[in-house]
This record gives sequence, structure tokens and C-alpha cells, in this order.
Amino acid sequence: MNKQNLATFDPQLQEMIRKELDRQESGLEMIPSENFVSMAVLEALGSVLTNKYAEGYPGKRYYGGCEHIDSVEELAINRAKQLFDAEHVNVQPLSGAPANIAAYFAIMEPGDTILGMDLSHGGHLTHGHPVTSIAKIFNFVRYKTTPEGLIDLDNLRSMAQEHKPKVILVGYSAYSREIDYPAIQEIANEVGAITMADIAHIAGLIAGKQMNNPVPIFDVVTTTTHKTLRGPRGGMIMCKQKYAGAINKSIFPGFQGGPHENNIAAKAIAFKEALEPEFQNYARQIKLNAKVLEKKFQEFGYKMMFGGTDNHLLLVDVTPQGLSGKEAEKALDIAGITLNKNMIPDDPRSAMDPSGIRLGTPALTTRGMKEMEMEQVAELIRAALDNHKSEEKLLEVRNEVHALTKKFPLYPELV
Ligand code: DSN
Repeated sequence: MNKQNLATFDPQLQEMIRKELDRQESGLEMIPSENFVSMAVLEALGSVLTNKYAEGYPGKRYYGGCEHIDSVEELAINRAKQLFDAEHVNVQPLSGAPANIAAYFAIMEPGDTILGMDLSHGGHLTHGHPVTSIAKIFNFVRYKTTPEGLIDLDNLRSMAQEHKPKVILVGYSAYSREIDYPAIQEIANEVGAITMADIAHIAGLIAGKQMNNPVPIFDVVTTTTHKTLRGPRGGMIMCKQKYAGAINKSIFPGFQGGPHENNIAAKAIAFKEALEPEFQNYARQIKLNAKVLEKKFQEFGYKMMFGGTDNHLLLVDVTPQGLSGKEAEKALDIAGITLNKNMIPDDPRSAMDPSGIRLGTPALTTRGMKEMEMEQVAELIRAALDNHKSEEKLLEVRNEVHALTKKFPLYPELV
């Protein structure tokens, strides 16, 4: 076995990691699906649990030597159940897309119809975008938001009556409003559909009791664990007991092989962190910070989609500022502010060069930034957008960004 550490064995790679750490430390991370994990989560990810094969589930494995792995996985499951009030939890999905795909196969047959939100209105690729492989297997019918940015329940009801879907899917990756789960469940009951929610973006806000929780109501709920939930990169499925067997079989042996138990241990740590009362303050602050951005953007006259935000993110059409989403992303990148270009509802432009930008507050809130800093962040965004043609001005903004982030050290243990 190689006995050298990373620094001596592979300084080339270590330097790449150091540069990425420096980028994360010195910039303003505003991609709403990103966050910064704790040292305890990092430690579990780098633990010897990565060495172990454990196909199967606790108590029913295809390999020997799983007694400690079983304890780890059971701990993660029990903490997730407590956190979300779930009847059944599968912590093995490798990430959000595999979780969604496995869930579809657990509750549908090929050719079945599923009603999901249009991508440009905030849905996700795995919610049936035609470019995905699953769109060839299931019949995705897409609903949209109203011009005011709401989910039109009357329209959803008539679409459900017309298409008789096997599944109604909610939960979005670029939508900034709350979701009325009981109302959706009522529509599903009327047409005999299974309800599914993908809460990947808002799981931390739900765990922190700042947004409605679909888990006790809906049949199946999928999530990632690395966004607002602030755990390791990974996925999870929660469901009613009646779907437990189908969900488990769909994950393994249906789609995946050996679970990544180092990752599952890191999930268990993130769930313990999210069960602490302090996490509720964190989730509350994410929303307060997003509201400050909303207020400032209103002052600037920015065109916010869905009329603003109830969660951690904002979707802004930057066309009136005289640039595309791609140009805005690039200018902000030069200024040290990281976010992503994004389609706006019924975007006339393409996905690679759309009209909007999507930004959020979970990562900056983890650093300890509050309302006062958000006011400054909004001004920095405006300065970058207003000066997007001047590299010199963008670099001046970058200096201000560095001065701000210096006050909020991220991983002092690692520098
Ligand atoms: N890629 C994630 C996001 O940024 O929203 C969703 O999978």
C-alpha cells in the first residue's frame, strides 16, 4: 500500500485541491444548490468505510463483515426518519437523478404517464425533459406556472383529469415559491394518482422547519443531501411503508450496486447536525437573506421570476440589463461571484445561453453572512452587472468580494 500522504505522493493533485479551496474561500458562492459541509462530514467521507462492499440492506447483505456498516446505515436511516417524519427511508441513492429514476421505476410501468413541471418553469431535467433517457420510457406531461409565478391548481386538476397520470410530481430546482402539498394530494386522490415530491433544493429548509414538509403527506419523496441540507453529495428516498419494498428493490438490485457507506456515514452526520435546534436558525437565516436580495433587486428594478421568493433562491431575467444569462454568469465569475445562468419560464433563448440567472443564499449563510452582508452582496451584483463590459471594473468588484469573504473564514483548519 502507498504509505505517503497526498502532499508527498501527489503534489500536483494536492495543488488542484488547494486552488479549489482558495476559490471557495475567496469568492461569493451563490449557486443555490451548493453549500459547505462541516469538518465532521468531510472526515466521514474520507474514512475507511469507503473500503467496504455491502450490497443489500442492513441485516440482509450479500457480503460478510457488514456488522459495523449495518450500524452506520441504520443510524442514517433512523436519523432521517426523525428529521422528516418518514415511515421508510432509503439512504443508498448515489445522488438526486438516480433517486428520481429509481423512484419512477418503483411506482410506474414503462409507458405510464407522469405529470411534472416544465423545466423552464423551475422543473428538473429528470422530471421528464425530452433530452433525458427516462423521457423515452415514461410519458411525461408538463404543467407550467401562471404569469404571476404560481402553480395553477385548477389547471393542474384539469390536466390530471385529462391525462389520468399514474404519478403527480412536484418539487423544483429553479422555483422560488412554497408548495401546497395537501392541495396537490387532494387532486391526486381525485384521479387515483401517486404523489411524488423532489425536495432536493429545499430539504434543509424543510428539516429546519421553515418550509412545508410533504413527507408525512406524499407517497414518495426524493432528495439530495448536499444542497440546503448541507450534507455530502448524495441522494435519499423517503416513502410510505406500502412503497418501501418497491423503492428498496428499485435502488438495489434495480439500479445500483454496492452502496457508498462512507457517504452514508457522512449523511448520518449531516442529519445529526440538522436535528440540532441551531439548524432551524440556519434555515431561517437562509430565507431572511434571500428576502434581503429580493428587496434590493426590487429597488434595482430587476425582473424577478415568480414575483420573488419564499425559499432560498431567486431567478432573475437579466435581459433588461442588456445581457444574457451566460454573459451575466461570466461577468459575475470575473467579479468572484459564482451563480448559474438559467432558463426563465418559456425562455425564448436556449439552455446554453438563456435569459436568466439563478442565485441563492444557502452557502453564504453557512459562512455566517446575515442581512447586512446581503445588502452589500446585492450591491456587488449590481456593480458587476452594470459594468459587465469592463474587466477593470469587474476586478475592482472582485477586490471588494475578497475583502468581504476574508471576514467569514470557511475552513480555517484546511488553509
Ligand atoms: N444540478 C442541481 C441544481 O443545480 O439545481 C439539480 O440537480
